[in-house]
Amino acid sequence: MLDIERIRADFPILKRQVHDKLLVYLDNAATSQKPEAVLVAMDDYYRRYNANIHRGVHTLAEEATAAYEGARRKVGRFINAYSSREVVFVRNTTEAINLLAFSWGKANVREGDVVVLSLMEHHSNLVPWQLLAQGSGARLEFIGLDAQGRLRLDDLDALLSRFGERVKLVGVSGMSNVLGTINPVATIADRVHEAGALLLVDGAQMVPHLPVDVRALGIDFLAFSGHKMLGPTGIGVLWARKELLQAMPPFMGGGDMIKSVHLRDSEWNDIPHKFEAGTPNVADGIGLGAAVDYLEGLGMADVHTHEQTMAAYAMERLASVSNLHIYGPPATERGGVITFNLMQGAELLIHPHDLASILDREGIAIRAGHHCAQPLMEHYGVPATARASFYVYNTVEEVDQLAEALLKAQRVFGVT
Ligand code: C6P
Repeated sequence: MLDIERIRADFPILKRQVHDKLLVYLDNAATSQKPEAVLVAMDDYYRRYNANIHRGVHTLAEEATAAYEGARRKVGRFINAYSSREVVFVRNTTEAINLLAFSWGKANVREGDVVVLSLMEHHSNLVPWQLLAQGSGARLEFIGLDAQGRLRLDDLDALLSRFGERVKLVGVSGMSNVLGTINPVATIADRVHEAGALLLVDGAQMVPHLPVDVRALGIDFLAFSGHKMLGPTGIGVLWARKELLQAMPPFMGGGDMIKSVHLRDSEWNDIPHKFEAGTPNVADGIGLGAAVDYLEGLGMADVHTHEQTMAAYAMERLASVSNLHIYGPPATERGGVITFNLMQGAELLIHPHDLASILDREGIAIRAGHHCAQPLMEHYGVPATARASFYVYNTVEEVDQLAEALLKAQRVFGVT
């Protein structure tokens, strides 16, 4: 079990006041807060051994290279990669999926081929494939949702049997940033592989919140962001099996990604460096390594249990707020994400943006909007939703505060 009070003491920002109230931070699916250990690791790099990496032979360069490559090894271990050489550092999930679509996609997806995605995808796992489809003449198909906001695996089966070997890739979110739904990745992987296709998992919400073992889950490509898992912004990961990465052409050219360069051609460096052109984000890579250490110290199984407890408590507690509609599956099938609207029939009683503004006056940070999942909003027939999302430092008392603030908002708008 997580010791929440001890954890909270590690996060300096949780001591700040917003509108004269102690901050209640419930926007963790957008980005997480950072523990002291991560801040110190990055500060230490800049103060003590700031240098460019892989190039210099001086002490600082060697120390910086060791710390950055050490972070890569930590990340590899965290997801049980076969080798840390399979961990490609990028800026974020978005860049990871773009790298995949532009490199692997351009080399492997032809006119008439099919990429299968789902209705719950974030724009990051839709738009890069739209760009690929527009350029290649490939076709995009989609797995729909059941009434509880789960993927309809029958749709996947139907698409795999209809298009057969033309399906080159299935790309699904490990956990929805809107519905909180935890998708059955291992089951999906089996079906995808049986059909001869590859599986991309958008792990932006999964890797920070669930134990992830890429081998056990049968994932081929995994994308995630450091900033959602207690690490800094500007660093993320594309993981893929070694042989897949080795066969992929580079995405960007420049320094560090080459073995030798001639005026008219060049020889590529080994993975992962082939995909990391130019001076990398050294400080943030080191920060991500410290975040992984912190999460491992807590234990990912306990992190997940805490968030399921929070989700279950929030679903029960918010049921006392009249006209509050929660999207997505039961608490047992979701992570710590609760997306809701105050509605009467199909009509919004309070726009989620207004709701978020009122909650902000109470010191409570939630997100309102389409959450970069506009097709999902269309599916539910709403322009936007409100979302509270939890992490390791959130308490059930904060959920109580959220419920009280929602009741207050109803009184302000006269919709009780
Ligand atoms: N979702 C949210 O508030 P980046 O921006 O590249 O770090 O992550 C993109 C992304 C991809 N997939 C999923 C499932 C995500 O949730 C996100 C980021 C944030 O829901 C910002 S829109």
